[in-house]
This record gives sequence, C-alpha cells and structure tokens, in this order.
Amino acid sequence: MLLVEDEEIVRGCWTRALQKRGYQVSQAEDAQQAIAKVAHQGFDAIVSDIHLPGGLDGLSLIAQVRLRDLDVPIILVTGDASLSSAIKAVEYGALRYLPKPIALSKLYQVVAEAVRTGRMARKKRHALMLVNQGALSPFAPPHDALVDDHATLDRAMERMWMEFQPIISYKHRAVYGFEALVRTAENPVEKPERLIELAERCDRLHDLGRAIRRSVADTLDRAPTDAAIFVNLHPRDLLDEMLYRPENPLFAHAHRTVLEITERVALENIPDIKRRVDLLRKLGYRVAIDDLGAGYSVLAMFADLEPDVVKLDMSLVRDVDSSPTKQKVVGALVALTKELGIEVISEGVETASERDMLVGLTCDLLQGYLFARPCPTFSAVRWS
Ligand code: G
Ligand code: MN
Repeated sequence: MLLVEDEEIVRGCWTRALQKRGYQVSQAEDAQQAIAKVAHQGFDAIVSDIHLPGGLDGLSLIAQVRLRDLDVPIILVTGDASLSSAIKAVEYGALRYLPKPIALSKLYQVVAEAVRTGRMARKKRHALMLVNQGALSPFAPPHDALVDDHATLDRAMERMWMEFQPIISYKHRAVYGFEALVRTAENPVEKPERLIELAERCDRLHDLGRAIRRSVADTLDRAPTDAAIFVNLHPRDLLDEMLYRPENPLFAHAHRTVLEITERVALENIPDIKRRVDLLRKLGYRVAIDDLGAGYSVLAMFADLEPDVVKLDMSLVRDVDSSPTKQKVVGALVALTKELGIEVISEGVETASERDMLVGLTCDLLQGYLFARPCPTFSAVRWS
C-alpha cells in the first residue's frame, strides 16, 4: 500500500491501522515523494489525499501514476468534497472518492476491495497479453475466481476462529504444546481443506495465512500459556514476506512457535525454500515437517530442510498396533529422527493400543482424539 497524506496524525493513524490488518504500508507526504516511490516499486493500492502541499494535488498524482501503472487502484480522500473534484477523480481513473472523516471500518473495506480489484485487473491484462501473443485461446475457461468466491472467503474469514489440540509427552504426563487448527462456520468451506482451496482459487492465501497468525497471537494474549504453539503453514506462505517481518503477529512468540510445513504438497515450486526456512530459524521459530509419510519425499525433506520436529502422518499411526509393517516404518523413522536430533510426534492417536505401541517404539510425543479433541481453549488432557 502507498499512503499519501500530509497530515502527520492521520497518516500515522491509518498506517498503524492498516499494518495491524497485515498490509505493508509505504508513506508519502506529498505527490513528489509518492511519484518517486511509484517509480521504484509496484503497489497493490494507493490511498491519497486530494489536497497535498507542494503544487501537485491528488488528481495530478493520478495522472503521473497512470503513466507508469495502468492498473493500480487509487482511492482519493478529501476534507471538502465537491462535485467538480469528484467528477475529475472519476475521469482520471480513481477507484473511489471518499469524503473525510473516514471510519476505520470503511477504510479496511475500501482498501481490501481495491487490492482485489487491482489484482484482478493485472490478471486480465496479463491474460489479454497472452491471448494477443497467441499463447492462450480466448475461449479457455476463466481461471479467475468468481466474485462470489471472494465474498464467500470474506465471510469465511469473518466467521473464523482457531481451535487448539494438545500435544503431550506421555512419559511425563505433561502438555508439550498445542497445535492451532483453523475453523470457520461458513458454508460450504467448514472443512479447513475447502477453506484453503478457496483462498488458493481467489489468490488470497496470504490474506488467510496472516489472519490465522493474527488470530493465534490474539488467543495467546487472551489466554497465556507457556506451551509451544504449532501453527500450520501453507507452503506458499513461505513466499509471504510478511512472515519474516516483526509485524508478523507471532514474532513475539517465535521462541516457542513451531511452524508446520506439510509433506503432502510438492515443495519444488518454492524457490530457495532452504534459505527461507533457515531465515525463519534465525528469527527464533522452529520448523516441523507435517504429515510425514503421506507424501513422497520423506527422505529428501529431512535432508533439504533439516527440520527441528517431524510429525508422523496419522495414516502411519492408524492401526499401528496390528500392522507389523507400520511398526517397522514408524520404528525406523523414530530411530532416524533420534540420530539426527529431531523431535518426533505421532498424530491422530485414537486408541490406547496405538498409544502403547507408539510408546513402545520410543515415540513419546503424541497427539490425537484419545487425549483431547481440538477446542477453542487450551483444553485439559485425558490421560487414561
Ligand atoms: O494436516 P494436519 O496434520 O495439520 O491436520 C490435523 C487434522 O487432524 C486436524 O483437522 C485435526 O482436527 C485432525 N485430528 C486431530 N487428531 C485426530 C485424531 O486422533 N483422529 C483423526 N481422524 N483426526 C484427528
Ligand atoms: Mn499440522
């Protein structure tokens, strides 16, 4: 976001408000500064006052910006709205024209809409370019999410909460940590997999990931616990620069946050994944490989990512007590993790027999319905 506003108090207030919502905000005091910034960097949206000091107003700013970027949505705000300036704003290609004072809720809504509109416009322009180059048939099915999808995702994120499931040390009869799991009441995306698919389709995985991290941090503020907190990352979250910044709401909890990256999804498309994972570790986070055994790159992931923790997929845990093959696989993975100094957790433990077999195979850290279901608070554990 680029925010152009000469009133320092307004600028500071809006910047903080938008940063809290996960936006990266760049500030300019006048049109000259704004133009210099646009020349160096692309923005997802620009919010600008119409009246600016130094000879160039918000309308001239739009004209300058359009020379460089045809798509970035621009929202103009003004303390003295007039019909003629509103008409000009529209003529110059402003997306919205807002009279001050602006409620923060309105600002959030307008900025979110602008970012979506801008991304859609970029995609359309890109698609058009491909069509013109003959790379795409104009009759190919549209890849963009439907407007309805965006509305569903907005509602799903408004009706979203986190649940927490204990991870326990059986030997110590103690809670080792909690895994945070996202939940929403919005039909038809109640299942987390559906919610994530929807965010993928809308190209808004980063919005969802940021909202999840914010929500986990809020819960930690409300219900303090010293336990480790396990948070699932979509592999593409690794590409969100906000993940690595102090503005990440989990940053203050990094020392006890374990970021889980699933083995189910191919990680080949994440450039320099190793560097990114190392950076997270430098920031104090630990990194876990989730669902180990469900994908196809178990050993490669060990070698490439050098995780701090691995979580054995529940397909290995289910009926482990009656399957000699699963016992061998789990036994070998536990031995391997020990040798490499990696913690190992078995997920999805449902029966006492599974528990006893896993403990016998020297896997002490366990998670599953047998001990506790996920729930909105840091809940108690059934030990027997
Ligand atoms: O992919 P990941 O391992 O993060 O997903 C964990 C999912 O497994 C959560 O949706 C959680 O509700 C579910 N879960 C947790 N414990 C159990 C269990 O003991 N059995 C089953 N079937 N599911 C579980
Ligand atoms: Mn997980």
